[in-house]
Amino acid sequence: MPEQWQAAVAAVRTALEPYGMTIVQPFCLGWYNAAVDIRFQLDRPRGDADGEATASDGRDSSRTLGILVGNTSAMWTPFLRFVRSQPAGWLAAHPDPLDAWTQTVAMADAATAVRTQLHLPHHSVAVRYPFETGTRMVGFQACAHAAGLAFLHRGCGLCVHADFGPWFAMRAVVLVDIAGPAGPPPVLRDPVPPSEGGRLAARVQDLIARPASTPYDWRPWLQLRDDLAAATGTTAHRYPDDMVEYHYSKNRAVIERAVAAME
Ligand code: B12
Repeated sequence: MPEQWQAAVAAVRTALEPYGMTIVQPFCLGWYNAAVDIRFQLDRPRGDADGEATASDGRDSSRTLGILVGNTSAMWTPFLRFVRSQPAGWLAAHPDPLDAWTQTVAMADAATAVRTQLHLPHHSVAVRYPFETGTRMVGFQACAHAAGLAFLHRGCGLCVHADFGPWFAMRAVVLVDIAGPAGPPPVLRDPVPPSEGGRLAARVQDLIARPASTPYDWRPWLQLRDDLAAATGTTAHRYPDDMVEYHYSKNRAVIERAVAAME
């Protein structure tokens, strides 16, 4: 008989599989909270007067379940299919179409799946996103590291996954008001060979020190990620070219072009 937290993880995994959000990593909030400044710490969800999930009531939340959701290149085609299925003007109406799809479609499904399959009240499940700021900001890289998903390579400023290398991103954290996995936080090994890691970190410092160009030139940052993938033997997981270009440029014309080129 799976534990309750395992059932929650399974519900999220099944709900998100059609969206190509195939990275689903459970953790206890305490593991993450121990790694970040108090401003970014997470609490168990609870309901406010409207039944909306809000910050905690102050009860200890260190064992509360968090589920970190991420994507690999597998997300791009389901996303493009969604955009193609939308009425004309949808793309133009959404400044960040990927975030909109993630929030209102994929994660809405995932949260509903957890609530219904575990018979939890609405306010027991809340979702946080990498694009949120202020009091809702979550340090997703610290989260990925603390959850045991991917090593945070501080020199490169990227988390590196054992299988996917740097070719993955975070989409959300689901907070569920039940107990998470027992035991201590996982310990990760740095997958980047030390000599390569040092060289790449020096390049990051060099890029940061360069005067900003107009328009912003993201290609040196992409080269860095490619080289980090080469150093970890994970180049096979590179995003498709359109996906790379959209992520770095946030240019919606790239999505339009990719949708038009679909079979
Ligand atoms: C702001 C931001 C940027 C800024 C960075 C400016 C700056 N230096 O502040 C800009 C616009 C330049 C940028 C660029 C990119 N970004 Co960015 N960015 C973010 C964002 C929104 C916030 C980052 C932040 O301010 N973190 C600060 C603190 C609060 O969080 P933190 O990073 O976890 O920091 C904590 C940890 O570092 C911890 N810590 C420090 N050391 C250690 C060590 C250990 C062992 C542990 C456990 C913790 C720890 O302490 C910190 C404070 O609590 C995050 C999303 C998010 N909400 O996390 C994405 C994010 C970091 N970006 C991401 C990506 C992919 C990129 C790009 C590659 C472009 C892109 N969007 O595809 C580029 C290039 C970066 C590169 N190095 O090559 C991904 C990283 C994925 C990964 N594999 O690591 C994130 C997580 C977004 C996502 N949806 O997945 N980004």
